[in-house]
Amino acid sequence: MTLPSLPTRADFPPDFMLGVATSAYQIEGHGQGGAGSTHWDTFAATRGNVIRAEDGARACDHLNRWEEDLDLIRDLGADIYRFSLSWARILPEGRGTVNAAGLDFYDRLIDGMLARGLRPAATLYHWELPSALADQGGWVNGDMPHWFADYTETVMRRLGNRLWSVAPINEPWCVSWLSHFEGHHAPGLRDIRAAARAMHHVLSSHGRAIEVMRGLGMQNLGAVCNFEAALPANDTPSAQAATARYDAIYNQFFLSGLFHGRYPDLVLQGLEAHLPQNYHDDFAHITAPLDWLGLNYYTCQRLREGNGLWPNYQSVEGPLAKTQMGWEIYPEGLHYFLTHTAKTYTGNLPLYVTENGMAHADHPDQPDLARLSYLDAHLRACLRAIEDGAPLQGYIAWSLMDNYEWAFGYEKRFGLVHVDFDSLQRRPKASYHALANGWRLR
Ligand code: IFM
Repeated sequence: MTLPSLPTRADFPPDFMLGVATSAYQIEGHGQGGAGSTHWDTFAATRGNVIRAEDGARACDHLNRWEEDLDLIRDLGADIYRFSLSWARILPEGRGTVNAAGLDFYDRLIDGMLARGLRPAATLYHWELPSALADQGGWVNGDMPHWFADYTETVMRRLGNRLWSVAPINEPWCVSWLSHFEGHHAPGLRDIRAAARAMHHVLSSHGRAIEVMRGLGMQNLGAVCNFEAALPANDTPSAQAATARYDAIYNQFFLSGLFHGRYPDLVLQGLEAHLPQNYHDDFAHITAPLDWLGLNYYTCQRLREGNGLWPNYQSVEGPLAKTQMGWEIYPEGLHYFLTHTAKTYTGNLPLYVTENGMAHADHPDQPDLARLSYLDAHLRACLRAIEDGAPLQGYIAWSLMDNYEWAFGYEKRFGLVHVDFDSLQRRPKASYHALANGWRLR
């Protein structure tokens, strides 16, 4: 069958880079190799948090199948592999004794990438907090930035010289707001004070990690934030005000902290009373200069006024076609964030799309045409953003392969490669082949 053609490497500027992403807990098989317990394990083991109480104990068994997986990435024609390191695999108690098998695994993995001509783009934290630290309050505890800095140093003394890029923390909004205010992710809190502290400590931890890595002489350090286009559900002033509050919490809080050294007034209205005392002092390291910013983008949200309690918004269903997650497909949002972020926060700093993709109820014998059309529309949004002056230097698709989609377990398939979760067989989908057709051209 002839596949619809996507924008190819030749459509982008000459040194534009393409890649795929995964994360440790979602693919490795956390039950193996001496990794310590994490707050995701206990969150998943608690009734009602995760579909069928599934966890990452086996996942895609990448721990044992990593060579096959790296071959798939090489054969796709990717330049970059964005992966994450599991804190609990390296330091099972979060601090103290290193699990040598864990560090050895990442050592081999990175060498495997380099041997295949792939640039290793590491993330230090993609959501699996060691339980021993969660027991002490995790991200709510003001000691987190020090624990995170120590973890960073342990990892980077061994691996730092072979990494192409590093981002400390994937998606600060998910780590803090989604997990401590909305309770949808581990640790499942719904507490405004915990959320405020987690939001600030995530940024403070980011800054401390950057300091450690600069101290080791490392370069190409960045941050990865997620964004959702905030659209008013109707044209009433109250819907517009609700949309502005949503946008400030989701899309502006973290960028404003990182690049402007302050938090937006619309967020401080609700959170200032709950932030740590003297939180301003931490902006000195939170604003440590970066070499790039990564944007993760999937969808939009329609907002109207909520029940009166801050932040006083609620989401309503929108009219556009939706993915398997129920997320509306809105590529205009990606163009908006790429151009707006450069204008408002980052200037000429290189930008990367560090995640973009869709979940679809794929059948391994049928082409995933919906994903092809999603990728096509979002790659074209990137091209338009470049034409409009955004300093976009790369696009990384989420995800290499079907994996553990957190509270949704194994049901939602984001992969370019199909994974049979019984046999663990990998089968590239039509989207993989279509991308490869345009990415292998060099
Ligand atoms: O699977 C997640 C990933 O871990 C972080 N960004 C969004 C993806 C899709 O929900």
